[in-house]
Amino acid sequence: MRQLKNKHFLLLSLITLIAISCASFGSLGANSTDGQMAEMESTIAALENKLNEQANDPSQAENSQPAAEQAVIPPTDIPPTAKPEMAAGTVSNNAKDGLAVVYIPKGSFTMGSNFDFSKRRGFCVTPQHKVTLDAYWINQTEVTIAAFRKFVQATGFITDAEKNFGGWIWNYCENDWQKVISTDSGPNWQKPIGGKKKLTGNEDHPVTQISWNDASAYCEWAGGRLPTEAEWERAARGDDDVRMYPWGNDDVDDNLLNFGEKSFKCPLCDYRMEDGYQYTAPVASFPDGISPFGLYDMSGNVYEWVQDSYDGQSCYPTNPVTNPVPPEEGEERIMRGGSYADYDELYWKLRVDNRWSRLPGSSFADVGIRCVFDSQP
Ligand SMILES: [Ca+2]
Ligand SMILES: [Ca+2]
Repeated sequence: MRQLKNKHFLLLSLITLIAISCASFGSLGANSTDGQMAEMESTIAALENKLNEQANDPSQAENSQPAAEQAVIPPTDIPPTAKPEMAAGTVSNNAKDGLAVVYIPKGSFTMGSNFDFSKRRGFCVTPQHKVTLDAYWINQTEVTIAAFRKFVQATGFITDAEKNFGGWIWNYCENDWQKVISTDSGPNWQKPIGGKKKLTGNEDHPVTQISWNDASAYCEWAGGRLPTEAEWERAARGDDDVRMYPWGNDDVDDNLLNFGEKSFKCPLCDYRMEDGYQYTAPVASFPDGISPFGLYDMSGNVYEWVQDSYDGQSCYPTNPVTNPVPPEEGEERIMRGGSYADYDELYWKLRVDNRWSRLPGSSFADVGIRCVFDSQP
């Protein structure tokens, strides 16, 4: 701005001087001398040179521009904005089967127990060890009968129980599981405890009478796979502590899960508690019992198959592991979380760190499916 004012001042001076010169020249007339004329011409020429110098000076020209008209040069040293990490527990929907899935980011948790509560039954759950897993998505609920029906309608799939004309149901007289084979009344996914008629109205209950083979086929159709044992346990336990149950360390209670209590009507059931369901409950019926990542029924309702086989004796490694590869050599496949048939002295089967297994072709009235996805389905 200062240079601009100087320029205007010089221009004004030149004009004024020319005017005075002209007036003086007129008044002097024939009396003016050649020397006076030459002096004035010299002064005018000097002013003109000064104006020309300023006009040809690029720094003067640039500085004289108004600030608002100056070019804005974009900064080049700012890194591109990083994509924000998706929050743990984010819920999405799998269009293939209509079931909700939950995001679990890459992270570490403590797997297993330091107390060998399950070894007396042939399962080693020790020692506690650190496991790091890549990110994955997992069904928020057990797979429902409605979702499994979509799979059957789309593929014509026939389950092992249907091929074998039956599966295992709870025998109240024997207080134990019993295999029932019958061409007309054998149990299968449409009539989980057998009988001649298919059940109706239970579309939001977890599908059961599902073998490991059936569960694997379903998850593949849905765009995923069965969870590894580590993925299942992390989804149930969370990353912050080594809790025994999805809700924490409080004992099982009838507002937290569907398990074996008064409704199950067994001789050893706790008749002081009543969750309201003799067999399966609609999925997500117990919001007070959700896991830290927001998953329903990780304890109770029905067992859930995982990928891993079990050889009947192996314990966990003592060192930290990353993305453990499920063993294949065991005869049976592991299932997790316990079911509506676990009562009183079997409460430990409802723990998130418990392991249990069955033959991969077997079908039970209290075993179902939960799938995992390596990317958002
Ligand atoms: Ca129950
Ligand atoms: Ca369950």
